[in-house]
Amino acid sequence: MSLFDHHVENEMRQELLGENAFLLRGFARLAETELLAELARVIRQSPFRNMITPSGRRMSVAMTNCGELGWVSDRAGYRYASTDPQNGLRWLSMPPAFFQLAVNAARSAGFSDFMPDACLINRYEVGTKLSLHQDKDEKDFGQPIVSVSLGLPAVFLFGGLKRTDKTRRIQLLHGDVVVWGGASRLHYHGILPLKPGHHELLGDYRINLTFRKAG
Ligand code: MD3
Ligand code: FE
Repeated sequence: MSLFDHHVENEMRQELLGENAFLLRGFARLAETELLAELARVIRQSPFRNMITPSGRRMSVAMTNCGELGWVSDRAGYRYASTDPQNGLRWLSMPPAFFQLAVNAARSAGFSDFMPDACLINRYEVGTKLSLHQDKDEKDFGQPIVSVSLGLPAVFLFGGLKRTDKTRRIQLLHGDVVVWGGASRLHYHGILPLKPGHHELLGDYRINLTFRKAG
């Protein structure tokens, strides 16, 4: 048993979800303690909040960010901003443990020069959902997106390039990492309402870290 067996084992558990979408089961579990400690620092500076959509609805997912750029939404639209509109401060810089995890996951899926500058942090409670949408607020769709699931399990909906395309359901569990690149980058996706449950580290929540090269 070498120090690297864990990583090798994870690489072998890589599943192909579609063209250039890679599921790395449990890839984040080795780093979970550090990730949660850093998350606590991020939310001390920029607490979770329910943002308002351009149409005036309050999102059921609570969000915050770290990194050079953060995703925000209000009546004026969706965009990336270098400061938290709630406190006027810069988002906390991306913790090295976050950055390293995202870079390592991207590399193991074949994206060797991914340099994320934005980490959107989504918090789901029981009943929270994220409707089918595309991620189109970034500059370069050639860059992949890396997502890290922590806490309660969720059912992820993975569709096609059109909203009406048929969707697949994928169970995302604590520690799972998904790398979305190539064609899958612009596919519709969403999260079904979170089911009741309890996670030993995160209690009644699911947290998702989404790493992007936004600028
Ligand atoms: C597939 N977040 O923040 S992560 C989002 O679990 C978002 O919080 C979900 O969709 C969550 O925009 C899903 C998985 C994910 C993220 C981005 C994608 C899947 C994606 C972009 C393109 C295709
Ligand atoms: Fe998305």
